[in-house]
Amino acid sequence: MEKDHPFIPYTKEHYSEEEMTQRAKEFRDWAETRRSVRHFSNKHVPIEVMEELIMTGSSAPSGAHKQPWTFCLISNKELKAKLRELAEEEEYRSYNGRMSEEWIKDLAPLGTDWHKEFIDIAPWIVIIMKRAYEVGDEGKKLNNYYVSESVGLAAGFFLMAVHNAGLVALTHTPSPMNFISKALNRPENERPFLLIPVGYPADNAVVPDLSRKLKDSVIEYYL
Ligand code: IYR
Repeated sequence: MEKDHPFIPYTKEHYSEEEMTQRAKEFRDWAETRRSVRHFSNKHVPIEVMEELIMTGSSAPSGAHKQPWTFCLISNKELKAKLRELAEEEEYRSYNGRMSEEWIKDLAPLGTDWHKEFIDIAPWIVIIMKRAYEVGDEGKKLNNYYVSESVGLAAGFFLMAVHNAGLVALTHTPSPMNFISKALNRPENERPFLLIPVGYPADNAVVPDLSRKLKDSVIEYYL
């Protein structure tokens, strides 16, 4: 083994099959209580909490361990207002012509529209940027790998961390998203991936009465 790539031992707890089943079920039950929420409270959430949630996101696996993501952590009121305005401009155009009829129909049960007041209201906006490549010495482009897969995983880990902290989030995808790069002054190697408001749900928050796919629609068995 090469000296500059050391390996260290790794072990995990060992559970009986019964205990493992129980743990898997309990985790699933807890995970199933996560919902995307569109109605936020403006209640304060400490920055230390947000940093921990983000670092959990950043613990996700990534192509060649390049961790090709940047999490922009935003609480600045003027910037939030600007992002809302720009997102609503794009969303207005999407909902009024850019999206297909089928798409609009698919979204109907979610009750979404072009208004994005949650960007103002939520105490934190996290914008996950994917890093298409890195810039090395003398501007040399260095590769990242499986960037979308990696950043998607980081986003998933982040959302679970949010859920675990008793907070809620919304994976918002204003489209097109280039306005974000400009508003946040991000470098050319970064592309906006998701805009995620995080906070407490509003007292009167509601979520659509959705059900999730059952096992038979999700799993194809090859035993
Ligand atoms: N980007 C729009 C529309 C939208 C699209 C999908 I797919 C959703 O699951 C929800 C919304 C918006 O954020 O409103």
